[in-house]
Amino acid sequence: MDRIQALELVRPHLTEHRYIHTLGVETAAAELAHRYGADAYKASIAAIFHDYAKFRPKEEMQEIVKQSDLPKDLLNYGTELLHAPVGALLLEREIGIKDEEILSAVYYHTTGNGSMTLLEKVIFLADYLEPNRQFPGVDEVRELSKVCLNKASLKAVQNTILFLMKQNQRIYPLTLDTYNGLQLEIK
Ligand code: DGI
Ligand code: FE
Ligand code: FE
Ligand code: FE
Repeated sequence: MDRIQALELVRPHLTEHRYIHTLGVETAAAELAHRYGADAYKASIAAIFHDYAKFRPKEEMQEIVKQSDLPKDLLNYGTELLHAPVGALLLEREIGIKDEEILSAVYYHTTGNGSMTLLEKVIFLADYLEPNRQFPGVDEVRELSKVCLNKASLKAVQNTILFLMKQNQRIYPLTLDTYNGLQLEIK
């Protein structure tokens, strides 16, 4: 599959706005992959498909969690979390993607995890800082991303946790694992 085929496959699943975001994530992922030595092809395909399940009805995603091997604790947190692991599962089922590195980059793109691979970090960070994103703190993360992948990823997850806490939202354990794992890697 080349990137044009991937874009054609994902397009019907996204809104115009989300498609533009997806193109921005691909651009940002390409830059990060080049800078930090990740596989350029895998970064591109993972970026294109990362929000594949974003617009599935939440009842459908909850049902998929219940009927698959996905962790059941996903059901006890914000429904925004579901599209990442459900997306990875559906990409395998519906699109036939088998590459575990691509699938895990999609799976963990929202939360991260405690020992992220290079490709997982690239997609996690690209999703956060892609050029169409505008929110407090994003420029600082963009600057850090030119210097240190771990420090930039840490600042991103830190900002996300602080944002969620201010909103009185629950923090998924993997999100906290990401924070702790990156703190350890930086030391
Ligand atoms: O899909 P995108 O909007 O491009 O970005 P994303 O996949 O990073 O999803 C961001 C959303 O996920 C945002 O609404 C915050 C939410 N989120 C991220 N981590 C957690 C979380 N929500 C909860 N409840 N707990 C988390 O740990
Ligand atoms: Fe997402
Ligand atoms: Fe994100
Ligand atoms: Fe996204």
